[in-house]
Amino acid sequence: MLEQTPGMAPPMPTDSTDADRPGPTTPTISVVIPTLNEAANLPHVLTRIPESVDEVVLVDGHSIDDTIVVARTIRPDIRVVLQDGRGKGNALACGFAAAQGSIIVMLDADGSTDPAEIDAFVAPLLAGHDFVKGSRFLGAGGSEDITGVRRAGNRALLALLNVLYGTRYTDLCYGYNAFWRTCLPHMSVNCDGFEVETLITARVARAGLSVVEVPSVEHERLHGVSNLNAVPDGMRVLRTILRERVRRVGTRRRAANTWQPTFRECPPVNEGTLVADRRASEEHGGAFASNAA
Ligand SMILES: Nc1nc2c(ncn2[C@@H]2O[C@H](COP(=O)(O)OP(=O)(O)OP(=O)(O)O)[C@@H](O)[C@H]2O)c(=O)[nH]1
Ligand SMILES: [Mg+2]
Repeated sequence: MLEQTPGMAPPMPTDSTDADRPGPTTPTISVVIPTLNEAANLPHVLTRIPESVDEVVLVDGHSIDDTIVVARTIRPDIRVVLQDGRGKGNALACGFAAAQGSIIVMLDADGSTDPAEIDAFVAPLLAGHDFVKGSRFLGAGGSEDITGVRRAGNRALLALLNVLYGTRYTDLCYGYNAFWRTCLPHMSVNCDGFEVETLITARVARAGLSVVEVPSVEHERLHGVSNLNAVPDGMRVLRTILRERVRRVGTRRRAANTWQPTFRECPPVNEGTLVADRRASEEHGGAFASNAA
């Protein structure tokens, strides 16, 4: 683990920490998983979630495959949320708003982030840190997925962020993080796309939260194709780094009042809804295709 130097901005008021947290022995853990056509990968991902997790929130981006049916078949207690906008950033915002745990873990549905690492992400939170950031370039971490171009881009953008924010992070564009829900007003996720991890990293740094990195191994996407476009998404990351550095950091109370994303939740599963899901899937070429925006 590597303790990070907080960002240069003065720390936010600390009323977001201890008072809102349950005792160290009773945290509830929510996992938020954004999905866009990940039916083939979910059997691997959902069955690797450890028993310590209390709630799984799947945020679907109007998949046209059987993502929702597969998820509910494997894990009938899963909460299915339909994002109200577009992109991974919007999906995470909806998922964070829906999650009820005192600890929230975000990971991907393509098999690249291993849910078996969740307990290693949660441990530093229980030890007193606010935010735990997965890193592929720390200690035993690694990546089987990242290309040379993306590695170079990630390194350059990371270097810029570290200089501008006074941090010493070792990774930037990685989708595996865990945090106390009290971090949410500081994060105020309000972006659409793949710049979301950068937005979160920049905001928790500027808020002066206690951020720690843990090594994580990124695996290859199991099935399907990536939704990421290196150059345009890299530009969004760059703009986010620059914009967030000059953004005025408000109070937690003001942030909490302005960050109130909406989300739509599918009713809990029962035999009827599973049958209806399957029928919708057959009729529309994919589960909930009729919900597409
Ligand atoms: N709900 C929702 N999920 C999305 C959207 N775009 C991507 N995702 C999910 O976000 C996660 C990461 O997306 P990927 O396409 O794997 O992108 P990436 O991991 O950044 O890029 P790769 O390293 O190439 O895999 C996956 O679980 C996707 O299904 C979206 O618009 N809406
Ligand atoms: Mg991926």
